[in-house]
Amino acid sequence: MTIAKERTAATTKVSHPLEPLTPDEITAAVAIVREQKSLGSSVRFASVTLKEPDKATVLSFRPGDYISRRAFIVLLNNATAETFEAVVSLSQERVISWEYIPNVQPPIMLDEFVECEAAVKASPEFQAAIAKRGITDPDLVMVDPWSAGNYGIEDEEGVRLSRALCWVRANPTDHGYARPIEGVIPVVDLNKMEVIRVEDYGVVPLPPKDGNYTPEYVKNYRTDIKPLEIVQPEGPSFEVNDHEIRWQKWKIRVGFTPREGLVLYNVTYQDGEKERPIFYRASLAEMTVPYGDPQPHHYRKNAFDVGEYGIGSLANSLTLGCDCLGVIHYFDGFITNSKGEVAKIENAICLHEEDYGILWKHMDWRTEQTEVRRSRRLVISFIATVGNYEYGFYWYFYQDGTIQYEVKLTGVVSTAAVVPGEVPKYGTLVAPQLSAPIHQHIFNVRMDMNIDGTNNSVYEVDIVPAKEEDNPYGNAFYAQSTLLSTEQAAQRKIDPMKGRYWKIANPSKMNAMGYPTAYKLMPGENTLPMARPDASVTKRATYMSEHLWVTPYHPDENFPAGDYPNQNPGGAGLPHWTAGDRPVEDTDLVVWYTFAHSHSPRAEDWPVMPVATIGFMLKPLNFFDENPANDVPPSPKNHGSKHACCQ
Ligand SMILES: [Cu+2]
Repeated sequence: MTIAKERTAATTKVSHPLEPLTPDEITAAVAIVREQKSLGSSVRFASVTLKEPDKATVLSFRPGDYISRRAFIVLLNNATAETFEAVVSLSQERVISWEYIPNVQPPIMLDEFVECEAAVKASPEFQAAIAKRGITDPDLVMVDPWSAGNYGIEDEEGVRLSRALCWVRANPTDHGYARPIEGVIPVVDLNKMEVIRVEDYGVVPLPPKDGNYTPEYVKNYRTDIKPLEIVQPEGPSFEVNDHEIRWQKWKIRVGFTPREGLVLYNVTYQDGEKERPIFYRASLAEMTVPYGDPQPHHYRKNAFDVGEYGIGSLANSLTLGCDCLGVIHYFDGFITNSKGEVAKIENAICLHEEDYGILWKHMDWRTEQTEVRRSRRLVISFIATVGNYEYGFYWYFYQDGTIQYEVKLTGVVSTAAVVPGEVPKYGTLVAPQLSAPIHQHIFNVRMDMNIDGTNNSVYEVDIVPAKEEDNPYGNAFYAQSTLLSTEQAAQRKIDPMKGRYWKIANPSKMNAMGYPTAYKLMPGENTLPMARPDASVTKRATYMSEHLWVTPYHPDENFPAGDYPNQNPGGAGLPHWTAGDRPVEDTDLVVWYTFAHSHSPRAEDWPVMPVATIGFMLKPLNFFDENPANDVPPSPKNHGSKHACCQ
């Protein structure tokens, strides 16, 4: 394709300024930067995404308005080890900004995964290390290019590194994670794509037992499961227009980036005549998985799956009938490979509806009139595979105005081999001589709030007993609300004993009773990082240390561990921005919520782990004047099957 043709294609109209870049726009942006910056073959495209227009432009947009389209591109020159950020105007067909970003490493790209594995297998030093362990066929070896972190080691400074972890399959369809090649760490310079050293901490025998779970290995499936079908004879209740979804009273726009995966924009709820905003933008902004084993070949294991790998670029193509049930709308995700060629992730985002038990019920026991409503929720999700682990990320929207975020953790636990007879302190034996090390999964969701307008305030609410003088009978307790007026005052932790939640309110808008309209952020399972404050991973992911952070909106503050966490020495992102302790009262603000799952593995997590869930809720809090789901109609009687009873 010639550049002229590509440019013609790039003028394709989109319906909204937040529509993700189309494949034609991605192709055109890559061609424009290649040509105007004379880029050679040593330059990799780490990401090509929509440069989102100013918030004011988006919020004032009306259909038919002119839309200026820009692409934001991160590039890595392997030859010079330099990183650049470019902004390309697709409308003007030119590079409008080109910036060298010193001392950073873009995320490890999918092409690098493949090339790194090949480089390790070709290394004579690595072949010698595995031969010592009786492994003769490198084709059966699996090399996972783990990030290297930053431990202040001089000869690692400025080198684009992976410290790979390796396993070996017994045959090409065998579950390789059953057999870690313990103690062997090939260290790879990803710019030169060569092994710079192979660390060897001593031979540990391969664990003896297979861990296979696929149909060719599992015999005797249980036979007592009857069909259960989800039928939507009139189709789904949602409508989709490009990337905008309308479902009952909700309106939600979705986007997709290689770094964050699913992004939500402009979430609103129709309340009578008014379309009331709740979010401007929300996404998984970072996650960190620190491991707890201090052995020399394990202590550097921690993964920032958003900033170091790009969780969106690892999204699965979802398959009807397995990942989601019912009438489904899929959105494709368009990313690039490192050559800048468009890579399509077909069916990356799943949209569907689910029955969710009862929404509300009451029986008037005198008249025996019973009213019950079925709850239905809208589910928007994607699932990513990061090496051994799977993460499903789900946003749920309910009829009563509730929003829920849930992460489903599944896949395969990371494994290590131990010598026969050893019972590991920092892991659990999940098979003979096979340990699953203890670790945490720590997530941070960035929510650019827009409760009834851009200017919001955040309050901490604790349920507390009244003071002695106000409490003559000892029974008095109430909801105590405290304004979090600056960034440092707003660095908070959960307190389940006080039923603590955080209220995000619009101080200028009242409901019928005179309360400021608000949503409450309700923590679910949560804990704190186990790593010490001076540990490398804590410095690099300081966002982990607080559950709540609030910052004034700034278009360049998007990632809590900084824009480039890969090999970053620390201090970037939230700790850096909030050092100035800016005011966050009655202003355009961003709420960052951190939630952590400590995973001490179980035998039942092997060979593939049943789903564990963690997340949080956002519930309307005096946002409405009454239950907004009062108008959900009764379900038709006896629908579905002759045994069904819906009233
Ligand atoms: Cu885990």
